[in-house]
Amino acid sequence: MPGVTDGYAGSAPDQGAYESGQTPWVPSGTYALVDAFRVVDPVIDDASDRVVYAGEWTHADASQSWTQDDLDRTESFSRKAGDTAHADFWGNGVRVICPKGPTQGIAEISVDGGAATRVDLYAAAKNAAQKVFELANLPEGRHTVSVRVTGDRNTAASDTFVSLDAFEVLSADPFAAQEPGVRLITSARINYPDLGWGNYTDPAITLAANFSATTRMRLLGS
Ligand SMILES: [Ca+2]
Repeated sequence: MPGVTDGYAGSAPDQGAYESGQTPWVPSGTYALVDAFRVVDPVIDDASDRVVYAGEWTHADASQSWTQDDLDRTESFSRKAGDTAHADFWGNGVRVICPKGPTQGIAEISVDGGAATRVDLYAAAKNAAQKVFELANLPEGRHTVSVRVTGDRNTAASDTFVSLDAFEVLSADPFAAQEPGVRLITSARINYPDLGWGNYTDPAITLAANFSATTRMRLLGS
């Protein structure tokens, strides 16, 4: 790290501040040390393989002009009563994003198998990407959101379609390590339990029981 040194003569990188027995590290500049980047996408699109469909859903994409205002230009729809779409997520809340329109019927939406909320998706004109359901303040953790086609419709609606555009996950944890699909997060914040130097202010990384994976890390520095 040019321009910043703690005078340590060994092979440890300069980031290992306050090494045992050494003079405390004194910054000589105004560097910002970026520890890690992690892109968190709260959207589970209807085309994601995280959404599990049961029944006779049709999946539309950008090849259809009427998907132009949908998220990711995709939506999945059915009008068969009893058809369902569900997704597991890690967080403390969820929103359901659907288009509304004159052909849209009534959906039942539930979280964790709880009481279903009936949501009327009718609108006189098509309005894409509408937030039609939101449930917040759940315990931070793993949950399931489910959308069910009822076959019912508003008397003004011309059909009973339910079209799903996306789920949006809410979370109070910006570093949700147990989010589905995330198996290991590595960053510069590593404990060195067997070494006499290192950054002792950060907690150890904790992995769930039975975890198994392979990771490669390249340590840089002189
Ligand atoms: Ca979509």
